[in-house]
Amino acid sequence: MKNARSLSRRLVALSATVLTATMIAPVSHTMQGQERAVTARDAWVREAPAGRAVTAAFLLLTNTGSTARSVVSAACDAAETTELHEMRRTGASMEMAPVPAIAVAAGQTVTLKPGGLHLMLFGLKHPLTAGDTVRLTLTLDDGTRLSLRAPVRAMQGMP
Ligand SMILES: [Cu+2]
Repeated sequence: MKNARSLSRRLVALSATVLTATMIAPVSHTMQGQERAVTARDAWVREAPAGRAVTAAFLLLTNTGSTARSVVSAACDAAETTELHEMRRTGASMEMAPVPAIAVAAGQTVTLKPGGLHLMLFGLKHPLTAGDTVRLTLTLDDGTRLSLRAPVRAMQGMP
């Protein structure tokens, strides 16, 4: 609450500056109105024993708003780099590849799961054991950030 209040105070100050400087409408109202349209839940991360520097995270994204949104980047406090990935069929095998964004259409839920879309965590800072939790942060195309805790779970099949 305290953070939200100081953020809105800063936005008001910023808006005033923008209005004074250029006489254009502030954009902060639009962003605030859409802030909770996309939610993330049921996140989990595959365990990574010592010596393994890469793992994946999975979650559900739901867009209850009327505007299509997308996740454009992600971060994890336990990893140096986090990428948005999908699984693609190449001939007889499946391969994963980075994607620039994960779209969540209005009114839809997108599932990141083993064998499909996922967050790829590179450069793990420490081993991840079942029962640990990590923090994931997702950034949407409108600048909104979603932060959530993700428990570490034992390995279940391949990505
Ligand atoms: Cu991947």
